[in-house]
Amino acid sequence: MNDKQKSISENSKNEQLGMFRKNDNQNQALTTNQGLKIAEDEVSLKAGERGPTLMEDFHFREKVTHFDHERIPERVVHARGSGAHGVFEVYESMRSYTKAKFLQDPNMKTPVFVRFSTVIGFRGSKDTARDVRGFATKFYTEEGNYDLVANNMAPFFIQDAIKFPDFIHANKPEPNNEIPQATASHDTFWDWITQNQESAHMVMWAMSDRAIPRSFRMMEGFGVNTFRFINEEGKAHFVKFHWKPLLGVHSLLQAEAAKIGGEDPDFNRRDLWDNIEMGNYPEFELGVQLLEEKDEFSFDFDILDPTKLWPEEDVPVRIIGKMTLNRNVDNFFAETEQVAFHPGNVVPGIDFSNDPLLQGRLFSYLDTQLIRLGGPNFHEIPINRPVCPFHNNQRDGYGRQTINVGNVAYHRNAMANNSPYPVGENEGGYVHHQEKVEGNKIRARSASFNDHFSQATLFWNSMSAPERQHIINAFAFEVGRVKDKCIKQRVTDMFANVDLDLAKAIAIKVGATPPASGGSTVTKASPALSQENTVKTARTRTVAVIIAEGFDYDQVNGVIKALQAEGAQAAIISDKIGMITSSDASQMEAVKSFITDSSVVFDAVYIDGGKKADPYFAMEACKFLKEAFIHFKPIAGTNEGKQWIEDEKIGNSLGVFLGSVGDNEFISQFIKGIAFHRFWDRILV
Ligand code: HDE
Repeated sequence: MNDKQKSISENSKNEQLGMFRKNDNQNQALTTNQGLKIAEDEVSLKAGERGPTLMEDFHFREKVTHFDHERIPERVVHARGSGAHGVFEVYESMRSYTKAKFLQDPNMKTPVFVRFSTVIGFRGSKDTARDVRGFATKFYTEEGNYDLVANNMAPFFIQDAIKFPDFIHANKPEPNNEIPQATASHDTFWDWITQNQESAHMVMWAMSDRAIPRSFRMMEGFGVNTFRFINEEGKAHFVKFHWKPLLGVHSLLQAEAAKIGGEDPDFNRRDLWDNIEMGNYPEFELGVQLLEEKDEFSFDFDILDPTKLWPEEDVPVRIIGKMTLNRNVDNFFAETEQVAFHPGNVVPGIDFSNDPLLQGRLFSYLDTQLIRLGGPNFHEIPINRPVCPFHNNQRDGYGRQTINVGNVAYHRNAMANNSPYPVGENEGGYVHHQEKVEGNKIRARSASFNDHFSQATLFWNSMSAPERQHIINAFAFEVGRVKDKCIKQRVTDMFANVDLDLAKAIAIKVGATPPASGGSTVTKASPALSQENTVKTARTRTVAVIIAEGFDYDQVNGVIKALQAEGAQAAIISDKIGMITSSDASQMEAVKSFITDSSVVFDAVYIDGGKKADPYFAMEACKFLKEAFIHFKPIAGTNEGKQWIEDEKIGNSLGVFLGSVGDNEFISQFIKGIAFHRFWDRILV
């Protein structure tokens, strides 16, 4: 690759989007879409001041007609999402495994666009729903767009794409009354689950902390399906893709997620946006699990079964590159809403496997864009355009932008020297891997897909005690809201195949009969699955700093500076928004109040208090800190704040840090506590 080619890749997408970006309203006269200057925009043309509006009012008609047609169908799944631009760099050449050009040269920067999403909720639903998260990445490579359309969970619910509409119908709001929104806590979902026991493994993930991420920046991504890498020599390896967040994998508590859903339904979206604006660019490393083709049958599960993961301890994840998200969108609709992903968007060096879920997906994504984006020309929408040139004989259709010139629109032709012409593999032509396949035409599934429970147990075995308790709490909530007692019993009986104690705990919580027998013989665990073993850091964590009139300026300022030095973010809270005056007449601005925000949207709380705090302030501050306390978060106090913490009799608890004036040691202990995140061993009083 020469330098010119490199620079094309580096900035090409931004430049291309720049050509379409329109911000020329400043100091401009208002016009119609035809460019006609408009003299009046607030009063329609009428026959007399109190008379009817006239058909002749073309400006009124154009304005309202455009408005009437502003909406496009939301995605049938993954309707609610948030997008960001960024860049991908490979750490080392992957030449021996794949010929994909964007995976060869560590000096090359490939532009990317990522869209994170929830799956089941409608476009306006809350971010913190218990749900799978989508994690779709479009790499704008010089060989065409490559889409890695991933989720934040490693397995999937079903083994064959033909079941997807049934599964989604059961999970979406029930069709008679469109209730409930963005949740699996209803009869049809659990009815379907118990009739489709291949879902057991994924249900365990969906009931785990992974389903309520603290941040999109703190989620893993999994390609789920098995793909192939193909190198220059045509040699294939099976590959599973992973994204690993540099901030580690972290979650909310169920109670927090429920409360945040009401207080700030845009919690994850806002967190992503704000952090990119602040320059805290989210970073994810790309990992691959690689398997030689000869090892296809070396496992006690089928490597083509999408309800299974490849345990990282058996097939290590090799970290091969890093993605940095460094720019927010300019326009949500134009970019995040109109971006169209498709697992079939591949480049030479990346190929498919016979995973039956993947094969179905290869049909569905292109198909869905045709209705959602209104025809076959959605590749011309700026966010979807490849950065490399594209040439073919496709023509016309709704919304066609390109003006193809000339009279030849067919292959083969002599009139245009047979252009555009197919090129061979050596010139970058995509040639499908020549896998030998044979078989009878048959609607059947391989017996190697039949074990539905071993990996569900593997997941359960890998969880820490708090993580297990959270899974039980999740079942208690989700199945507890099911009305039909038979369904509750069937859920209990189904999960007895995963673990008997789990099933008994579910039964007690949801009013079913605990199963007497069942359980699993699987003892294996995969430590990589537990979030307890993830990266822990105070970086980008949010800390509520509570002050009242008469607070200790030097003390509070010292804590804030120390937090900032570790990359944590402090937000000052009081009983009102505005300037708060300290005991030495200095001032700090409270940007939030007890009314606008509660402790659930913060990772930690520090209370200094204030000499002039009245009993009402003390009561609100204690409510705030007690909520953080029962959510196992780090808490720190000085001055009156320290006194209030002691009055609440939690001063000696784990993860509670009390400081005296001039004592800096407690600040560093508090910051270590923030990096630790949750003190699960805290005794709740
Ligand atoms: Fe999707 N999926 N999916 N899916 N999926 C869609 O495509 C589908 C599956 C995933 O931010 C749709 O453009 C089928 C697995 C993400 O725009 C649709 C099957 C994984 C997104 C579709 C699956 C995903 C989608 C809806 C089973 C993880 C959001 C809108 C066979 C690897 C992309 C659209 C975005 C979106 C079909 C299963 C991830 C209908 C048929 C497994 C992240 O085409």
